[in-house]
Amino acid sequence: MLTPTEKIWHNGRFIPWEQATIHVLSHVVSYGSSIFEGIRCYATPSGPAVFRLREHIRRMLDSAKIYRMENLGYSGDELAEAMLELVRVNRMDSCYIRPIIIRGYGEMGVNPLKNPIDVYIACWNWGKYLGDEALSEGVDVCISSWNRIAPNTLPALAKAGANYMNSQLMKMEALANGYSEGIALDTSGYVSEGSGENIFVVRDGRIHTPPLGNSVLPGITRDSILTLARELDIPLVETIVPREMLYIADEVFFSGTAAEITPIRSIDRIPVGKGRRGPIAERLQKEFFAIVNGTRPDRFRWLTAVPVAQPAGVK
Ligand code: PPE
Repeated sequence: MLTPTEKIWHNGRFIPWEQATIHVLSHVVSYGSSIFEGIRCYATPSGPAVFRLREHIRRMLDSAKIYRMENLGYSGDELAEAMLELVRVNRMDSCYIRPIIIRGYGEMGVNPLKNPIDVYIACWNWGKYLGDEALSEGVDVCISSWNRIAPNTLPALAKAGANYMNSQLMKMEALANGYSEGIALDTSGYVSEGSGENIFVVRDGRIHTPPLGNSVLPGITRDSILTLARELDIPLVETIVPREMLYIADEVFFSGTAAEITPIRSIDRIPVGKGRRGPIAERLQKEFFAIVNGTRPDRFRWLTAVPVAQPAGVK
């Protein structure tokens, strides 16, 4: 269960966690008009640090632009500042940060343009997304009977709340059948992504991952894996992945802010490779966690330190 933290940021002010509520007739409730982000803040020897803050904010502003939310009222820098400040006021060492932008209360009807836009940022402690042993043991997943959102229906590059109705169908079906996650194919039948993760498939030492055109979210962790693989001299291609490639792969793993790098040990009850975490996933995990935990230099400048004290000049 969610353990509350003290404060939530709302339109420029910190409010008590319990007061971050909305009216049931807010536009978002009937029409799904929300966009959001998920960002992790890690504990490092020099204090809490947020992973790829700028990139997450950029994606959030991109999502807002796609949905014609032009008047947020806050710049990317102001939102970044608010997130760092939120972690600080809640005295978190590590946490998950969830900015949410919604179309609020005012008019009813599909047209959202007259409704106010509300910006919230919350944070809380979020443990291992797919279970405590997922990172070391791997997870058992299935191919979903649901396809990922089709091109030119809901934009997959936007991280919009509405996309997660599709994710929920995938997730509930997977759980009902005893799996911990589902992998969706796109509407052409090619591998797309998990309900909340991008996917990577290894065969003969080479990593394959679906390109952005296969209805995937442009994951920040995905992008980090592209960078790490290049750096570690592991061949990686962004290419269309047929379903059956999953069954004959040496390794398959998920990436995501919440899921981090999670190995997959079986798909539709067929063991992946040796049926446990493979060497490439393990190597990427080691590298990834060394950077985010601050035990290896932050050579890609992925971390933003959370200031320990209120900086001078901030109200
Ligand atoms: N695909 C989807 C559909 C997705 O939701 C996520 C993140 C990713 C890929 C990976 O993106 P990134 O986090 O930038 O590497 N899913 C977020 C929400 C999970 C949730 O259950 O809520 C997350 O991991 O924070």
